[in-house]
Amino acid sequence: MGALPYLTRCILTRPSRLTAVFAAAALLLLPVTAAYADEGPEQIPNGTFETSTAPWWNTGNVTVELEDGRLCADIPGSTTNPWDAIIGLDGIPLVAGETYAYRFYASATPSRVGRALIQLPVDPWTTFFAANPELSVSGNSYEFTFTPPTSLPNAQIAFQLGGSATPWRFCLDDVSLRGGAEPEVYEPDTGPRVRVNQVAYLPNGPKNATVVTDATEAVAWQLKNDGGTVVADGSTTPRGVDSSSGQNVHSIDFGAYTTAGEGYTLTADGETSRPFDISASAYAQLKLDALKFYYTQRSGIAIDDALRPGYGRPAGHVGVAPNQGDTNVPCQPGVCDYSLDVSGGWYDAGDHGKYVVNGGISAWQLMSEFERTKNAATAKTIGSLAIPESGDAVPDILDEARWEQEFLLKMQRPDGMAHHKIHDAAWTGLPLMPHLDPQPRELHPVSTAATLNLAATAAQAARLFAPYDAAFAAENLAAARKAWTAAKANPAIYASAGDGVGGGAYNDDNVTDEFYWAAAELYITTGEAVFRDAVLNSPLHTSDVWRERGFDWASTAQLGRLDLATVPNNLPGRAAVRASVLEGADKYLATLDAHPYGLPYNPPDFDWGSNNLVLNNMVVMAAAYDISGQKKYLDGVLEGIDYILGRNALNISYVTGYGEVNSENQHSRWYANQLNPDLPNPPRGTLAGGPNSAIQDPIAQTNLQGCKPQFCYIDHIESWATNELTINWNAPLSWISAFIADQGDGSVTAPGSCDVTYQIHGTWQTGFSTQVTIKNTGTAAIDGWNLKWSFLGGQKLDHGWNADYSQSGATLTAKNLSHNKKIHPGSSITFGFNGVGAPGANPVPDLFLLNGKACA
Ligand code: 9MR
Repeated sequence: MGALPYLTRCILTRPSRLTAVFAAAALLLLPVTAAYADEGPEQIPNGTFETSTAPWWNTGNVTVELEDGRLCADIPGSTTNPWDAIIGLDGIPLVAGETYAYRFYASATPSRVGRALIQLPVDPWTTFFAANPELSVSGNSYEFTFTPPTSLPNAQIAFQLGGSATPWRFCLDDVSLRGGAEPEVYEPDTGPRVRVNQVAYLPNGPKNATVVTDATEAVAWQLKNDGGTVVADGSTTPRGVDSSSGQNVHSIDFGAYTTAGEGYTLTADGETSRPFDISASAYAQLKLDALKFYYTQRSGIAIDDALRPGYGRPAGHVGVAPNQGDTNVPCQPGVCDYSLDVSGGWYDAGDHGKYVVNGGISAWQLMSEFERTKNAATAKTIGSLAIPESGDAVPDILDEARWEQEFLLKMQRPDGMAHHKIHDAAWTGLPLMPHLDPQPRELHPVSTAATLNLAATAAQAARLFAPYDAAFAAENLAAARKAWTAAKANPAIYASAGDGVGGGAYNDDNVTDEFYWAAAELYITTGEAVFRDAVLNSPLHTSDVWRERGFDWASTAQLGRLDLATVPNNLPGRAAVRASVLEGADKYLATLDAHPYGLPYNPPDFDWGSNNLVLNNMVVMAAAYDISGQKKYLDGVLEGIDYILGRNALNISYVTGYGEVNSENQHSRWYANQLNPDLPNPPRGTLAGGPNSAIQDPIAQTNLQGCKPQFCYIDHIESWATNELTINWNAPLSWISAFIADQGDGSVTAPGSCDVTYQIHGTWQTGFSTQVTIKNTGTAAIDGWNLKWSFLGGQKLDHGWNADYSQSGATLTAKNLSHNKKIHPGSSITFGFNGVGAPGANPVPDLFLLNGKACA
């Protein structure tokens, strides 16, 4: 943008030259058959609209769609000015003095005069070329030439189509602008060849880096503190050519250095890395920011600028014009004859769609992050997310998950089946604030996958919300049961791959994994035989579900397996379930160890949203650490995050606001700063989807052809295939950053010297009686103790004996009385309580923390 003031001045002071430019523009109604080869290179990235209209954009009042390989648009009536309805394309470079041939095909029904412009993309919108083509119903090809008087790196092609009293239809095809310089070959700026985690390593955690070099023998490295003093040195390990980047690389292990500090750098082969910290507290903020992301994704509520400075906005899709929903949304034509109130929930991603399958895994993972705080030895409370509900009696992370869960419940029909998704009738362009989306909203057909997502998350919500809101818990459990029954009766209703206009398809024609996941959640919550049998009889229960490509919205068996392993339950053979998580983690660890960038994911081609798959493989390693306490799994997670935060071929942190160079132009209709400087970038703590070998969008296709997997990424707002933000991708980021924040300096936490026996002696209609024994298995006396554990669901303490009790949510703390304060080595003390029962299972907890340390 630095050149623009000069440009503006230059144009405004030379009006006569501009007039000459217009005069040179000639309208030729010719068939476009000339040989273009000598006219110079094509500057329009997608002028043929074969499979997509991106990266073209439109004003929110225009509905754009693909029709027979053309871009067609419904232009509304009752507008005043030509610029009240626009279809445009940004970022076209123009070179001063070059002659360009500008061509397009267009039609209008009924016929109209349009306005074709090539101009400055911002105020004062200085025009470089203008024409008023007469558009006919049968369509014409237009051809012009013009010579820009000055260079512009980012001209805008615009079709201004407003000013008509009545609606009409515009179609566009074969847009071509030939001339000027060859478009620059995109070369990512990858900075220094020494690649590190640009945020922080934990003092006692692993510390690894990667150097891109031609050297085949080891080279020396030095670690310097922020004063430039060498504090450690060594030599690299040559790793050969890495297939994920095509680079010859060495790795550096500087884990022996453990002193905390800021501004370290690593030097090797004549290059110095970007700076980083060694810190035990660096992840505390990311743990919150990655979750705070969800509030600003909320639909159906105004975002309070006081809570998110710079991000306040009116409520989206609450039925206030120009929005058309989501309080009374009809189905797509022919799908159903009713309307539903499906307001609320989170917007899925950079679009305004809301999809049950993707909402399901996202809500699950936030609830799982909370549930971990009940069951994992190292887990700490999550803390305040600065949301409207902060300060109520419910943990903020559950309040945030509830915002989505309530939406998921609204998507259920009275017969139990859930609609797959609700979104705009047609794709909209960028930027477009949620409250300004004028598109009709439509419910899409029900699906078995959506219904099972609802069954799973509602069953999970039932146990987690029970201590705070018994009615909401009961509502969820009823919905989960109903969804399960409906899915059993309709086991093969699949969302169509072709249903991708105006929103993502999220098609999935294998739901055995969703059945397994839902059965697992229902079993954990209820303990009922029917769900236990569904788990045990699923072919997925004993199969290797740990695929290298990770778990995601379409591959959900892993969710069921993880919860069966980490949430207390009485499943027969549970030890094998827990062991299987370690087996999965071992696989990811082996991949990571073999990878010179420390990636626990390395298929020959990287998937859409690869960063979330990397993070979900780390979730499996983290769960293995929670289960086993084995250091190798903790180290695997700590090394895995390095890739996300900068130790990668592009030398970029994929999290907004973290790391010296980070992704900040994620595809979004409202964090569209790259398109409109008045809009913000995505909030701090937003994950970019990351490298995607299939590069489906035109920006990626223009810039990244032939890319090696790690290079298939561009931080451009229109690269929806490599650079979107989504609710399901930030979920593993938040889960993992919480896990890492919880690890202190990265040392393994030693278990306590204690053994707890927890016996439920009797259970009756409304309660249960429990006896607890703590044995001191150490060599020193325990002098004063508190024992902490969590109930699975809504169980409550009624009264106890031989200890001083308190309860917060599902978590109970028993403290010694004066007479049983001391537990001598080898001896035990016993206390007990009567609890008030709650519907569902009441298993023995997996975790007892004695004075903060886990007992056997
Ligand atoms: O994340 C989804 C990815 O797994 C699929 O391969 C892709 C194509 O179907 O769609 C992705 O999801 C997008 C969805 O369809 C629409 N909202 C934005 C999502 C992220 O790009």
